[in-house]
Amino acid sequence: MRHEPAGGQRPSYFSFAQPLAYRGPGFTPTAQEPFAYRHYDKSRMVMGKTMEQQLRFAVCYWHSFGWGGTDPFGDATFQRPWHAAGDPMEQAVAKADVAFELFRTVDAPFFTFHDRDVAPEGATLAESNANLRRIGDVFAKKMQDTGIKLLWGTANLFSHRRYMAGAATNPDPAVFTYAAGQVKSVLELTHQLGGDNYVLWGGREGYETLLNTDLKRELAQLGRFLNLVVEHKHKIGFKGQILIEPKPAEPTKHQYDYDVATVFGFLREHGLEREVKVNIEQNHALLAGHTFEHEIALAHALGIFGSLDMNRGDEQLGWDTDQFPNSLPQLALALYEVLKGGGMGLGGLNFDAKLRRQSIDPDDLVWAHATAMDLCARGLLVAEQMLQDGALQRHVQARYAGWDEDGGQAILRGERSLEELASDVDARGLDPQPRSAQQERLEHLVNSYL
Ligand code: XUL
Ligand code: CO
Repeated sequence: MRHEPAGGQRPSYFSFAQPLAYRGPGFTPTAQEPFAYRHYDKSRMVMGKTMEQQLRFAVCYWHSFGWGGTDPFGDATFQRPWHAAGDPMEQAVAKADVAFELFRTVDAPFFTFHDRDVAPEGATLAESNANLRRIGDVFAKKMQDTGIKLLWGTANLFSHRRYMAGAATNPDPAVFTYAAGQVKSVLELTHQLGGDNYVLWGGREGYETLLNTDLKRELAQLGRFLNLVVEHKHKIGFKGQILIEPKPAEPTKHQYDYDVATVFGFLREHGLEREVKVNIEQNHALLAGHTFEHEIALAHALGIFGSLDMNRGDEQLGWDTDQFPNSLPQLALALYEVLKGGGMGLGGLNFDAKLRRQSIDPDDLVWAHATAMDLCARGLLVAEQMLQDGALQRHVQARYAGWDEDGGQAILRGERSLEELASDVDARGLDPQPRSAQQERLEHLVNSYL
């Protein structure tokens, strides 16, 4: 049943009451209330913060409102009203109305966008930027009315054909310049809207073949571009985080921001390891041959953990399927690493996830986000239990205990040469005995928390 608001307002796009309520684990669906949160109790305290503060959920604009449901073999399936012919700015406003309705319905406190998701491209960069500013004003008003905040903004430097050979890494400096103009505009809007982060995903910052590519030059260009962004951030007083989103490939065959480790090396090379952090996406981690939790743990260890893009891949398909997360063990292990590392900070859980193209009912957008949010909340509670119980951490501490003793500490402080260590073997009659790492026992332990 659609809700018809009083006062001649636009009818709701979704059939759910807004916002969706928390009813606890015992909730039973009814025809009137087919969904309620069983686990996402946003004011519940988890490790010293509310669930809302720990999880910082965000809905992304591009998959949920921009994408029409196309695939390489088929046309758009969703046929959203704002995708129909009409004045592009009016359609952009209609899209914003529905977007904010979804944020409110699922009770997500944040959203994320690319410039081209929210406002149409004009004939010139100045016209495109003016369109963006007009939608920025619409956002500012809606954000004030609803309390919904911006987790991050970003510039689309990969869809238009001018970017087919990259943006910052393009062989033509005019394209670099154009991209700089686009990023300046979105960074400033992100700042004005009070965004907590600005993201750079290098979609086409890579190459198709080395036969036509000067890899060394392209890396230097990318480093220069990132330095310009950081300089401008400080110039305008933006206090949020600048984040790079690693991905190994797709759309290009090889992307320079391959994974967390590669990005860290790149940041060090350009003196930016204290200025830029990472936005880690689950499906990108898988494509790089890692787990999500590996990338999170590494980013925390290197001091560059920034934020998360939530989705999942497909075990049979080797590309970025961007499905909504639905595996409790995966979420629990990822959120365990987040909590262990000190929490989300200014980052959040952004659903960079898209519906399957047969999910054409408007309400499928609500189901997808709300069920994923509820599962993340459940994953957070499992992660909290894993930490509070402490059995896993005790095992790891015991495993490395030798390094906390004097001998181990002296090695780490650089007080032992290779010669001294070699003679130590004889002097102390060392004969180290292997100990079990107990993986199966620990895996059983994790399952007992689920
Ligand atoms: C693409 C991807 C992007 C970034 C933002 O795989 O994840 O949507 O999150 O540009
Ligand atoms: Co992403």
